[in-house]
Amino acid sequence: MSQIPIHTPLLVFEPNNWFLTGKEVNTSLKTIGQLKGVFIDENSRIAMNQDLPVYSVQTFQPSDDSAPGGLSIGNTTIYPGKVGNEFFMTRGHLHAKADRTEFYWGVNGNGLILLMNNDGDCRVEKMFAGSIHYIDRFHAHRVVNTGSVPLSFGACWPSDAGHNYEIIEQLGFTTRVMDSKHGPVLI
Ligand code: PAN
Ligand code: ZN
Repeated sequence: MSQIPIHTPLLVFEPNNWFLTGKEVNTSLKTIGQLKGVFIDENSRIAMNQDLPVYSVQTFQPSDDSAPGGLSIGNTTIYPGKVGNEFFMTRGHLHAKADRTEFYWGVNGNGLILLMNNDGDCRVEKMFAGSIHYIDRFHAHRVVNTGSVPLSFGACWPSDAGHNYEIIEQLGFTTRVMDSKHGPVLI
């Protein structure tokens, strides 16, 4: 009989609910009450149930390895919904080390990823189960759920990238995704 042990994997991506499970997975939730200033219609946001979940994020960083060369992996689920006419979305960020890249891949649902460069130009790509998105250096990134079911996507990024949210709080994204009688529109 073989002496070589066979280990269970560190993580499992549950195919039924698109959740990462594993010992050191960190899970956090963003609610309406935590997203002040993110949506254009702040009065509508204030009038909503502040505990309503907008998105959950799961991350795994092997052995707290934030030295260059380490990778982190995550899964984000954005619930369907709107603030006023604006679809639920992530806060969006630039990496603190802005030259760090990232891959996102769609797992469930339908939406859009916004990729904004230093000049404020936004590239918008469709996200769906199976779509793969490369987030290039110096590009802020945000995902919008334009559908009626949860939008889940995976992400893999260098562990030393860090997250800069302040720049988005100050400058915002130049493109927003609103609902209209003709469906989602970019403004
Ligand atoms: C992702 C994001 C995640 C949540 O893991 O952090 O989707 O979006 P916000 O961080 O913008 O709220 C990632 O891009 N990591 O680098
Ligand atoms: Zn990122």
